[in-house]
Amino acid sequence: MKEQLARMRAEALAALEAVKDAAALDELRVKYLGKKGELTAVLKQMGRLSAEERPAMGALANEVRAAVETALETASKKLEEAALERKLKAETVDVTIPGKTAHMGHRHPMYMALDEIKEIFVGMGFTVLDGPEVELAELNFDRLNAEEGHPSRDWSDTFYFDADSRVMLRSQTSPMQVRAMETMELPMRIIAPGRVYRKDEVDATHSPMFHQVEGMVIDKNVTMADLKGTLNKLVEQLYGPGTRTRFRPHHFPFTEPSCEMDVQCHKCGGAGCPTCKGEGWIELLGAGMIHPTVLEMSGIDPNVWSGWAFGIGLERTAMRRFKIADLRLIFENDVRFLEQF
Ligand code: 2NL
Repeated sequence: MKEQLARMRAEALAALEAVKDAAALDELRVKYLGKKGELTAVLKQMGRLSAEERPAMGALANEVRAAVETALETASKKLEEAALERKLKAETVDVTIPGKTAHMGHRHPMYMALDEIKEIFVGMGFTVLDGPEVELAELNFDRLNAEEGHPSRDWSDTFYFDADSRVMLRSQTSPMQVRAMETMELPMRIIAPGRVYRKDEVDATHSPMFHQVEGMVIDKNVTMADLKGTLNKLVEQLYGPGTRTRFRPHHFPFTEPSCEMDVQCHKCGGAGCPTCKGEGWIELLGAGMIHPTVLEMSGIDPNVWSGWAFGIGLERTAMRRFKIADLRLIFENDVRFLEQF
């Protein structure tokens, strides 16, 4: 029996030393230490021993069990370590493998035009405002002196959400300027860029959604000379120093007096060509001195404060800048078109 135990111990330790995987390890555990295992079989024969022999044999059996258990433990640890090693090796990243080229996009030409205008005004101390596209007709029209019955309020021109024409898609970004007049401290210099909506049929020069930048200055003693000086600076930075402009009288309900500003055609220098349709001048924006009634409605005393405002369409600016012939190209986002800028 003593030899039996010694052989078993030697066999078990050798087998555990050489074990290759977790399944084999489990098999060995069952084979030696299991209920129907070899050690149990030996212990069952203890009954045949004399009372003197029994304690020594019992001690030896326990020693063998402990040795096999320790060996099992060691083998199990070794297997785990080997598995971790394999996993780490499989997961290493080869940083020397050439990477896949990432295709970088770029800003949309219309946003390039917007960013350029934004930067020019920010450089002159203007704050950029953002606001909702769903607006109250009260802010979009009433507060801008476009009263009930004004043609721009017509259902054929404006997208309304309700039968009483109270909620609408803004047709200009002026409602943000109205909010600014009501909430910001004076004096103020702000621009308000964003999407605006009008019920226009789509063609080469019209879209029911387009982008606009509006801006305004309110301070003491602001005059038309400030308007002209600032907008001339804008044009010089957009089209180069010395670019000539002209101001023509116009009408807007929210400004008085109102004007439109043209730039001398950059293509022909004013002689007349297809770009300017023979005019020598290209219309750029609308502007004017903020109507005293508009100031008053937003709680600003027109006897103390005065201001000027302007509005410029971004798509048309981008079309001129990048020589884009059809407005629809700007919205279709065909990559073959966008890649050209
Ligand atoms: C254009 C010209 C313009 C304004 C917009 C404005 C805003 C307030 C008060 C007074 Cl809150 N004016 N905006 C002024 C003049 C012209 O836009 O051609 N728009 C399509």
